Amino acid sequence: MFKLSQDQIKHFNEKGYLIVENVLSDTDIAQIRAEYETILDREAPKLVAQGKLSRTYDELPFEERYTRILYELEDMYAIYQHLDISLPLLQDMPADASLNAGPAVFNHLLTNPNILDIAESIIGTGELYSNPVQHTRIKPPAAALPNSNIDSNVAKTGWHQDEAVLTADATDTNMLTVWVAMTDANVKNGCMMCVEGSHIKDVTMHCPGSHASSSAEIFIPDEFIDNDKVVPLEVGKGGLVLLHQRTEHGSYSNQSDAIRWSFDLRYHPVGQHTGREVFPGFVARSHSQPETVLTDANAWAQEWFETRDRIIAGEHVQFNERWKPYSRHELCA
Ligand SMILES: O=C(O)CCC(=O)C(=O)O
Repeated sequence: MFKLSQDQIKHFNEKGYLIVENVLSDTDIAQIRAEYETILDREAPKLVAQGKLSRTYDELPFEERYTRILYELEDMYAIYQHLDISLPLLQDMPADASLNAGPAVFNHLLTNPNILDIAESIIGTGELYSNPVQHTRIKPPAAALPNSNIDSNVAKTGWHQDEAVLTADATDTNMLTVWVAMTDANVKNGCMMCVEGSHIKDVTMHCPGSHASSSAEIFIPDEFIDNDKVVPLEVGKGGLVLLHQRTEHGSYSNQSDAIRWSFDLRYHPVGQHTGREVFPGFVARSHSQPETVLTDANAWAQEWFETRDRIIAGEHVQFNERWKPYSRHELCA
């Protein structure tokens, strides 16, 4: 059992964040990385055949290969959508919408026993639901990005609280964000930062983002951020950053010459509203009803693809629109 100490739990409760080093094993990281290499092996030739990419760059290691591919593509989603662990937040779901719902992310990440132990320590229950608000962020050097009109999946993340990303009916959900470092994360390569102690506030006003591909790209105006309390959330490869759902956070931009790779996952007690009901979550741990725990990676993938097909077939979906009325607010311009 990967147990947090009372001091670590106290730190999280008082400051709204906690850094936990050395949670993923080398095997976990290697398996996830191998899954991502396979995706580039599968998708790069298709992009070349479609005339979107000049060549597959298959002689390069994953990190450089992804950067070169991204730099060349007119639409980053042509590759990114295959790497994210969520479908895009679009009512108008493209017919070829995709995600990575592969076994390595299910077995080594979402259901990783060390991660679940830590989530159990903070949330205070062994009845844990894996919330479907989850993303892959592989951020190349900012200098290697083709333009600045690009979102937080590959570039700097604006200030926000994770609760504000959920639909308003999840206000009572006790959600923990678990941010997993696949590479070392530091100020130079664009680690996260947060406003210490901001979790005790209510949900702050957020501005709706302008990026068409994601209705989750909301941000808190800089004027509301207490810069004196900003702390960088540096962590080593395989470590975690835990965030309270109301902790204001964002990221630096990647000024290094290598990628910064992370996943962000979320857990809350079973039975609470996910705030993104249209996407599939699952019971990740249950001491009281172990038979309800999802252990089959294929079944998980199947749920995502069935969801995609229902949306494509016209099912009405409700994503978070609660900040739209602020689009004309003077601080959102
Ligand atoms: O990785 C990042 O840059 C941002 C992640 C984030 O904002 C989150 O997990 O809520």
